[in-house]
Amino acid sequence: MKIQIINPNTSSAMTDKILSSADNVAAKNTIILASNPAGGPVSIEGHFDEAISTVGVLEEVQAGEKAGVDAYVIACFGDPGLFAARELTNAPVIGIAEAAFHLATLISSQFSIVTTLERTCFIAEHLLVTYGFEKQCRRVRAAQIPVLDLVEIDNIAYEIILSECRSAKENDKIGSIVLGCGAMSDITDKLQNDLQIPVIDGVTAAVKLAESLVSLGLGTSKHGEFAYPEQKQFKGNFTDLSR
Ligand code: 5HY
Repeated sequence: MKIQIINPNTSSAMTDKILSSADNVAAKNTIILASNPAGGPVSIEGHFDEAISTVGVLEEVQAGEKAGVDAYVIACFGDPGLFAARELTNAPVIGIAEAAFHLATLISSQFSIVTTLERTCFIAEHLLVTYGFEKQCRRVRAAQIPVLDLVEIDNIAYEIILSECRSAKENDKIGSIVLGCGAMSDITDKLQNDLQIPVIDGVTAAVKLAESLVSLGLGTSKHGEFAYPEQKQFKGNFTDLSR
């Protein structure tokens, strides 16, 4: 099967890292394709960045539809464009935040999130409510590290994240920790080993959920909310989106 991972930001080094983490967990018969929009913010750290990145995510899904993709992963922790992307395809589309929340609650009753900047905590909190996980998430914590500083995680950044995770383990009454950035995918195993508590990365979680859904013959329902968009004309820069 073909799974396309869309990194909604335009940092190709981050896309490469996400691809490598996905390849590490993918089944033998899974082909992982990774892409990012050509235009938009280099990192997504707020609502404005998210709004701009969403169009690029949808364009990547449209291209994937022509390429016969079986499932999509949106690899940014705010899951930008997730519901709109689901309208465009009957393949499964999975956001890394929702994937991580689901897995966390299968192996523990309560979790905390450790993410990047304080301002992105609000986005995670909105998602917890939208997806119905607010009762299981004890706390959303910020390591106060910008996304692009995580493309290559040095010892200092690692220690800051580890220390925030340790505080979560000791103080939050949790059973697992969710990492709140696609760029943290390569430190998951090390954190889990250092902390001795399950640590969940959304990229790998989403890939395994996508594989499960495709294997079971399950795709995005076209009955109800995620029905294909109404046919209509789009004007100006968006003429190509006319259906
Ligand atoms: C992410 N931003 O996973 C989020 C992380 C965050 O560009 N990729 C980004 O800070 O919300």
